[in-house]
Amino acid sequence: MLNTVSIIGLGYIGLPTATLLAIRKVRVIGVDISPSIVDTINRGDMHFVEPELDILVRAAVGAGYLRAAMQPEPADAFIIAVPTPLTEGLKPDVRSIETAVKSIAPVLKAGNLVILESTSPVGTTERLAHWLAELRPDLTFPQQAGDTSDIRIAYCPERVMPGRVVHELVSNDRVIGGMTPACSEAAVLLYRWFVQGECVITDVRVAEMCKLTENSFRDVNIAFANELSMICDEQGIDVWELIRLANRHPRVDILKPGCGVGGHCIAVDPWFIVNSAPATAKLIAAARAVNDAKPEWVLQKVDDAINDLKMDGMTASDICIACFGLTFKADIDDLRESPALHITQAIAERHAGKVCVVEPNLDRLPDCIVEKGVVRMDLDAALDQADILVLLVDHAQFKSVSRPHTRRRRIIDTRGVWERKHGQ
Ligand code: SAJ
Repeated sequence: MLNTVSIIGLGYIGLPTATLLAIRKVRVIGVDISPSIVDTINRGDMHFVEPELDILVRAAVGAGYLRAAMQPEPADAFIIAVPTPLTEGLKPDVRSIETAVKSIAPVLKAGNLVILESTSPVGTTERLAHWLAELRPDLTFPQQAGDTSDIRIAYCPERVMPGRVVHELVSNDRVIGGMTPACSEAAVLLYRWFVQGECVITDVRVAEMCKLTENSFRDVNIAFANELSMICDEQGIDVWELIRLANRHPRVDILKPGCGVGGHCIAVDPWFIVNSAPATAKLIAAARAVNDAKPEWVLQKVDDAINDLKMDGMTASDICIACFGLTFKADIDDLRESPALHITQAIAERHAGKVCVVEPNLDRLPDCIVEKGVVRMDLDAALDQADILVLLVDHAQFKSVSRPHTRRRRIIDTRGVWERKHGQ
């Protein structure tokens, strides 16, 4: 029976999952270590932007099915959705998982299901089971008791796209890696409350690796596109035209080059694989290196443009540079690991003249660039006044304007938004 579910971690994944269960009338206790997140949710508000979710959070809290707390309480199932960042040495940091596991151990009871959703290095779910077994010797766990254990444990990765979370949580297929067949079945029953996609059962280690594989696949493919963009630049080839044509082949589907890879997933998860197989994961490591080097390549292009304008008689302090977009990808307000922010900050540090930013998705610019003298500008003013236009993020607002004129100024369009039409 599933009456109450506790979600540990009310972030980008935990809160939508909690909300979708709660609007289907499952009692949900969301647990977070941040008092302000707990207060915000208990007011029926949310602490980040995600389309459609705000209305659902308000409804779930208002109806009394979703409640946030700082400490775990007894429940029928626990879902752990806490961050797993990288350490300075590019190793997975699973301390938040360990803390979450230790926090639920005292309230666990026979019949409970524990699901790990956080992106994790292979073997983490087995470690989770060992931590729990050590803390609760009065209960049996799958590693000792198999399908007859008191506690069921599974790894079920989230795979939703920020900006489309509500839709994708419901419609995406779900990979369910139970420690035993009974664990998988229990997890499928939970996800069936809101998942309309298929719930596909596998073992725990395949499920863990599957999540890392999906994001590494994307990273490798973006690296291919980024590498192509740099090769094409050297050879005077329009990379956008090239990709469009190559993609007309029925078995070719090249992704889009950009100013680098950001966010908390694609730029992080491949390292989990590299870390576990450093001698073998050569391609995955190379892709990380290509993508991580792209911002520096863009900065070199900006330097080249400055030098070009100086050759035309301008002095550095007269040159106004406008950066279009700061977020880690289009049409969101998320700055995590954003290459666009990194590039803007570096331009501000290096450039003697004015640096401005057009960013329609943020209420205010982050302090790290404001304190470097970066100012905000609206789109029309920046298009009109800047001498160097650096398009970093393909926001819808930027796509809605035609390619700015280039007389006496330079355009560095890292996303192909203002690309020249063929023959121009
Ligand atoms: N990017 C490119 N070119 C592209 C696609 C993306 O440069 O063609 C860049 C983006 O601008 C951004 C970065 O890559 O800086 C990552 O963006 P993204 O849209 O590829 O991915 P995320 O991080 O928003 O979400 C990914 C998704 N994973 C896959 O598509 C395999 C999502 O489904 C996962 O749930 C999410 O990671 C996660 O939480 O792991």
